[in-house]
Amino acid sequence: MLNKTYLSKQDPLLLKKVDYKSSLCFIKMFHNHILHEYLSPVTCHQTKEKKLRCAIVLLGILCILAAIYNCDYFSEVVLQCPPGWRMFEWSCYLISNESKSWKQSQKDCRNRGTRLVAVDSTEEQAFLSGLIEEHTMLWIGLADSIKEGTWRWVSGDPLTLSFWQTQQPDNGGGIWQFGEEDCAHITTGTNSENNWNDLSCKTSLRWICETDLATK
Ligand SMILES: [Ca+2]
Ligand SMILES: [Ca+2]
Ligand SMILES: [Ca+2]
Repeated sequence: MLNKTYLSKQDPLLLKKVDYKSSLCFIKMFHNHILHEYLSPVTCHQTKEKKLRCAIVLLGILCILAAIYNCDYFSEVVLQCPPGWRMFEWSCYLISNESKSWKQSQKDCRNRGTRLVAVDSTEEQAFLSGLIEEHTMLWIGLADSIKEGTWRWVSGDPLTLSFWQTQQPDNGGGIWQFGEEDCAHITTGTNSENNWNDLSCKTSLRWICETDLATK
């Protein structure tokens, strides 16, 4: 990944000049060396075999030019998050300010062209757990509403890595006031190793949307 700090400290025009200068120098060296070593005193007007060698060398030069052009293109690509979103590794995250049911939270993320967050690694779990210092319950994109006990991410992927609190998920623990508990939340500001719980999907909580880093 690009070192954005490094780029930001450099004059982009200066960088371009240096790049082009070194590229041209390299092309000249390549051109002089190859033509001198392999074609001299042959010219491109001679035998079939020598014409073929000539064509291969020219093709090589074209390939190098294409590679240099592409490198220059990619050096200008900057990955970034939408304004107001937090970046971690290859994703961007938005914590809602308001509270809604799990379904309404999912709808909000979809309306933004994103999804409720899926926790894919221990590192991502630790990052999310520290997003808010205080104990705050936030919906994540995990539910067992299709089949009780079978937890799936909103993408449809099965749950393979989990961070449930002790004795959770309990589907309400049989206490009727809690009802069926088919949606999962994370609790920030707590031990990131076990801070998920299942709750009734109708509960109003804040939520986290996730989207991939986008190119500028
Ligand atoms: Ca994720
Ligand atoms: Ca359940
Ligand atoms: Ca529970």
